[in-house]
Amino acid sequence: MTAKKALITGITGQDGSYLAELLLEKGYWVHGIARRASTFNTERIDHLYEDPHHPQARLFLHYGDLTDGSRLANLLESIRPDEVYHLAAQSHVRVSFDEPEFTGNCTGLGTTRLLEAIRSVGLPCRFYQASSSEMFGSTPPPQCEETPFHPRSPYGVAKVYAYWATRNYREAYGIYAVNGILFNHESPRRGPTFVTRKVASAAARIKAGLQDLVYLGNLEARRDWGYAAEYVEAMWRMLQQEEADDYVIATGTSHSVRDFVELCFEHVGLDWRDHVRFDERYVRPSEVDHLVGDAAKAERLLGWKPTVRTPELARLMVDAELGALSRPSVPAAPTPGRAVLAPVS
Ligand code: NAP
Ligand code: G4F
Repeated sequence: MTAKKALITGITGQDGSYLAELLLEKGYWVHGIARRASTFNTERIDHLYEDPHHPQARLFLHYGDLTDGSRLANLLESIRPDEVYHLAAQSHVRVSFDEPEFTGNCTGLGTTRLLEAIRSVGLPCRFYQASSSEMFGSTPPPQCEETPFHPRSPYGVAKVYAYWATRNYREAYGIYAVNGILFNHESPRRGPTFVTRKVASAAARIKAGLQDLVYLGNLEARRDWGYAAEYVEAMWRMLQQEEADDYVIATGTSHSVRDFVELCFEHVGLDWRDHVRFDERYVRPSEVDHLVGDAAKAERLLGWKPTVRTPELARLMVDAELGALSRPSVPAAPTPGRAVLAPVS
């Protein structure tokens, strides 16, 4: 049987990197869309590098941006993937209050651009939309597929738009398009300004004597934090079903930001109260207070179940930070011979 071809938007992000690993392990040809930047942004996938001239190469990068619809259509036409995993987004909730228009354009309209490209090219591919528990916003937990949305940020609003665009293309045009409604998932590859990575990194650096304090916002918010490496398996399973449908992916447990801070500092033998200070710049104009997902449908129909819970996640993230601090630092500019992925363009 010929190997399947997947296209991943957001391949340079946390989830994109884990998904690319998973699909390569499964024997897929993997194509990824990356933004052109003046610095390299492929750090999370450099270890997957294969020289594209090599006959065995199965990972290919292409320049593209979610705000450029004609480029997306041209890429779909030339790659002709069997499966499209749409993970790219302006994904930071606090930033979305500062850049609401860009967030709407990228995180919301970006999905429509891709779906419309699939429709107009006439590709019989399957489509995964990275929907979010942020869509539930202020609706009380537990949240499942039937829970009404009440988003609390421009990011949440954009994701609700993209969720309905995905359902609409499924109903209107019969496209196999699914929403994975994923609750917070973290890892050592998490962006450094999300609270889990920020706290894990601070705990390790404070332990190593490299800093003394970390400034945070609201410690009372509660989140259902799972492990990203496990969540990408659920994305893949959603595209292997007979019928397209929407699924919540979560651990079913919740902890406060304060709990997470305590778990990280305890792990390095420190009292967090000595090192955490409040800074209101990290407080959001409207907050999501409490998220806990009910992933019973995913367990029943996809056979997916998480194994890593928040306390273990906190420990593994702090250990990764400590490990990184004890290794010699990677030079900022690539040295000759270091594999750095270059998009084909
Ligand atoms: P992430 O680490 O922030 O990665 C986002 C990716 O999108 C990066 O590859 C980024 O490229 C790319 N991107 C941003 N703007 C773009 C644009 N205009 N054009 C093309 N690419 C662009 O996010 P993540 O945590 O992996 O999350 C993946 C997806 O799941 C996102 O859609 C997020 O909103 C959603 N989600 C995440 C969670 C979670 O807890 N992680 C939960 C629910 C839903 P650069 O590397 O160049 O910045
Ligand atoms: O880590 P966060 O920025 O993640 P948030 O807002 O829950 O969003 C993440 O999860 C969503 C899924 O529900 C994704 F869709 C989204 O793309 C993203 O991946 O903040 C978590 C909580 C918030 O309540 C925030 O107010 O931590 C609180 N917090 C307190 N101090 C902080 C800080 N958040 C950040 N980023 N930085 C702080 O200093």
